[in-house]
Order: sequence, then C-alpha cells, then structure tokens
Amino acid sequence: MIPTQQYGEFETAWCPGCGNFSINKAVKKALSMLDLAPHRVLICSGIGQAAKSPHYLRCNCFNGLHGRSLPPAQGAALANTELTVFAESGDGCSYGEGGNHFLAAMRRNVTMTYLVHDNQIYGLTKGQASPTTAQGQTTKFQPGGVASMPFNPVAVAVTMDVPFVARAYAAEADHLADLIVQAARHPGFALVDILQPCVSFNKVNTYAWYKQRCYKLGPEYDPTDWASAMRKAQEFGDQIPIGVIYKGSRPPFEGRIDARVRRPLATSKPDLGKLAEILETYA
Ligand SMILES: Cc1ncc(C[n+]2csc(CCOP(=O)(O)OP(=O)(O)O)c2C)c(N)n1
Ligand code: SF4
Repeated sequence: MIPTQQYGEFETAWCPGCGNFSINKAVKKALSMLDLAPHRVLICSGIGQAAKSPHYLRCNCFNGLHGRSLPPAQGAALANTELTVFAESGDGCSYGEGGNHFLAAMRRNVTMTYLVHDNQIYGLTKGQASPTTAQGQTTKFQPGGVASMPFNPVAVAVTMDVPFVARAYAAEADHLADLIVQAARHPGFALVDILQPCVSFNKVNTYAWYKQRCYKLGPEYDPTDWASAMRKAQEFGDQIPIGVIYKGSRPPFEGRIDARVRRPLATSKPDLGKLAEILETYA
C-alpha cells in the first residue's frame, strides 16, 4: 500500500473547520487503499474552494475553468488507460455552471470518478445560493429565501442509470474513503456526492445539522435494485442516507472506441507519413 504521506502535506487557503479538510484526508486514504502511486493519478477540477483540492495533493492535476472539470477528465481517461482519473469540484461548479457537462458525462459513461463537494452554497464567492441550496433558505444574496427547488444530483444520476452513485458525508472520512475506492474500481462513470459543511457561509447545513440526519445504509439495502435506489435518492430531509445508493452495469463508453480497446492512445506512435498524406488532401 502506498503511504498517504506520498501524496504530500500542503498549506491550504481553506477556513479552519471547513469540511474540505476531511475530504482531502479521505481522498488520500482512498488513493493509498487503491495502491496508486501519485504519477498514476489525475485529478481535474474547475473553480471554487473545492476545486483547489488537487492543489493540495501530490499527483497530476488539471485546473480548468469554472464548471469545466469533466471534459478534460473524460478526454484524459480515454487517451490514457494507465491513469486513474477523478474530477473534483464544488456543487456550484458541478451542477450549476457545469450542469450540461454533468448531463453529457452521465450519458457518455466514460470510466472515471466524480467527487462533488456539496456544501449547498457558493463558498468562494461568499455565500450565494447554489443549485443544491434548499428552497426557502435565506442567504446574504437571497434575503427573501431561495425561490427555486433544489437540484437532486443523486436522483438524476440514478435516473440516468449511472453505474455507481453514492452519497457521502465529509465528517465520516473513513466511510467516504471506502466509497471512493469502490467508485474508482467500478467500470463506467461514478458519482460521489459529498455533503460538506461550509462553516463560513452556510449556517443552516452545519455539522450538527448533518450529524442529526445522516445515517449509513446497511447490508439489507440492495443498491442494484433501481426502484429502491430511486426511493433512497429522494430521501433528503429529516433523514439522509449515505453509502452506495445505486450500482448498475451499463457498459462504459471506452468499450465502444476501437482505438481505445487496442491500446492507450497516449502510448501509440503516430505515423507521420500518414499524417502528411492526410494533410495533403486538404491542401
Ligand atoms: C464562468 C464563471 N462564472 C462565475 C465565476 C465565479 N465563481 C468562481 S467560484 C464560484 C462558485 C464556487 O462555488 P462552488 O462551486 O459551490 O464551490 P465552493 O467554493 O463552494 O467549494 C463562482 C460563481 C467564474 N469564476 N467563472
Ligand atoms: S468558504 Fe466555506 S467552503 Fe470555502 S474554505 Fe471556507 S468554509 Fe470551506
């Protein structure tokens, strides 16, 4: 097993007490459990406090635009089978600005893991409502309360038959690490929506609020049953289930790409003579 110290120790720009710290710890633990050396891991992110996560981890990192963590992650996963690929960003970045990329990635189903720090608020930009903020919740920017109903990423992922769908809670770092390991090992697109307290700007969804509500799904729950998964995905109120909500078997996208089936594109040797010939046809 790779020791967690291999992934480095870094100073962060996060507020003391932020849920991002335990997510970072869980990611390191999961990489170690997966026995992945830092050079075999790629984490793509967008913009926000959560999106800084791969800066605080020694591995390959691609930090793109707000809402754009998924396109480079899927491209890299297709091009290089030798990498284990993650995208990691906040709920605003993932379900707001990046919402359409999320939909496309669920349809496409490339093998990779999407870790969303879901603090139900825009943290970096100081507390505006995000797509997952509860209806009626007041913020500095929505003093009359949020008018729209919240987006339910887990239910949408189950609807789309995403092969691995989990909900986790940041303060349960060992449980989260175990879910990340399962997600990374499952063929196809995997979503882990991680409930994460933002101690500075979300005064509703606090550690105490989550602790009172989150409960772990037990062995009696069957995540392969789509209808039960839909019911569990809808449960978000006085009780919030955490664990593997859904496990499906939709075949991954890469199995339908001939070049990818033969070998990693990253290691293939282009035939420059053939390329010159092709370019000639456009001259
Ligand atoms: C195209 C674009 N729109 C808006 C912004 C401003 N912006 C930066 S971070 C952010 C929200 C971050 O919230 P979230 O993704 O939930 O992450 P958190 O900071 O809470 O971890 C916004 C709106 C931007 N950088 N680019
Ligand atoms: S603003 Fe919120 S999400 Fe950002 S670092 Fe501070 S506590 Fe964490």
